[in-house]
Amino acid sequence: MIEYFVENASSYGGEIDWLFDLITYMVGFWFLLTFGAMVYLLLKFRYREGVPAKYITGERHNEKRWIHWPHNIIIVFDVVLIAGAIWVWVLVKQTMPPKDDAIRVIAQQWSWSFIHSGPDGKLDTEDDIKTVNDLHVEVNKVYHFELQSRDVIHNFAVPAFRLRQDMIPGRSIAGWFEPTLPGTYDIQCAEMCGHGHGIMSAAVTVHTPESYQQTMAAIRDGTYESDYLRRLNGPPTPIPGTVKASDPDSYATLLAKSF
Ligand SMILES: [Cu+2]
Repeated sequence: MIEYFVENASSYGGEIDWLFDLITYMVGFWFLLTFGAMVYLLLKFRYREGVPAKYITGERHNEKRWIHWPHNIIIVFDVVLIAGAIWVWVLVKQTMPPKDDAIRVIAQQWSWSFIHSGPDGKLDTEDDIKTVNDLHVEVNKVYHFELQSRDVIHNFAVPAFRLRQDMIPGRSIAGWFEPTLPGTYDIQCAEMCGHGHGIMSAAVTVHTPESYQQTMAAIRDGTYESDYLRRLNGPPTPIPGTVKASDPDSYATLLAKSF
């Protein structure tokens, strides 16, 4: 269901969507059943002139069945959900498939720095390529990432990859993803990290091999201008309160454009 709102662009997104669907259908089934039963009973036993109310203690065996049976069935549903959640957790968090390339993501109040490994596929070497608020990856390659924070807890969230991971100061957190669909997708900090948290956004572009090579070459020789750089080099963002929200260059309009 989530794919109707945010398309899936990673190899494990399908499994995560499946888990969310499973939870939605199971919880939805009980929601409709219990509310349906409640509305039915409310109508069936509504107040009627001359009919006295009945006091039911729920202590007799045939009355307790109404609690025991749904309870037992819900436990079975829970076991299915937990098994599904463990399976997806092992696939996404416990398993690291062999890497094709590596990136490092560094968060700070309130921007993102990305370090691409460069042609040698290794971080912390001469050919590393650094960008701000602008990540580039190649389709169908397994990326191992390192997440670091310079100040407070941030969260690296890429909804299209179904990826979300806290970044904790003093720690380097490892993980992986494999993009499967070329396009540009949102990155948004998903941990309340201060008053600039809401505008701590960035973009990840999933390239075909050719466009990846071209973009990386352009970044290396300084001719690449990202959407973030275009905004940075453009006219300064007006201070909120000095412009009307309806102005085309207003802060609200610029903010809306950045997402
Ligand atoms: Cu944040």
